[in-house]
Amino acid sequence: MSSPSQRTLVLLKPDAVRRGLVGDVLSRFEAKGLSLVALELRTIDAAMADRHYAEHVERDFYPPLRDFVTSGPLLAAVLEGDEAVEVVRALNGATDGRKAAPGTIRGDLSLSNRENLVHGSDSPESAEREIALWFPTL
Ligand code: IDP
Repeated sequence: MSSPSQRTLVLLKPDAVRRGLVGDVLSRFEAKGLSLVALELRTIDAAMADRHYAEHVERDFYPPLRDFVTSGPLLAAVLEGDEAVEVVRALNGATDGRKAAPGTIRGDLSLSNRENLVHGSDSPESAEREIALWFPTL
């Protein structure tokens, strides 16, 4: 019996674009079996960053995070598949690239707590909110 498919919002952050890692990172999601539903290269302003990271805007780490995510183009994507939210977060690895397990995107490719290459929605509810924010026509 097949499980109902789930969607999640993924960002390949500006460091992934700058470092030429878009192909590597996207291929990991594709190889896992997730399907691309939407994909857009985009440079966002501070207001969009604030909306995306609404739960973090008051945190100490947020101002440099906002500078980082608005620093150049990023790739926004919607991925679909069985338990896509959890599967993407497992592939992404722990937030801090220095501590993320080898084999994960961050564990293999990032040495930073901030410039950690990828974002994945943290719950089905967040995915719904974030997909509506980034891809309102979906
Ligand atoms: P997540 O992306 O693994 O879900 P969150 O805690 O939601 O992690 O944090 C959002 C983003 O904020 C992280 O991906 C990272 O870029 C940045 N961030 C989180 N904690 C720190 C920190 O302590 N220092 C610097 N940047 C941080």
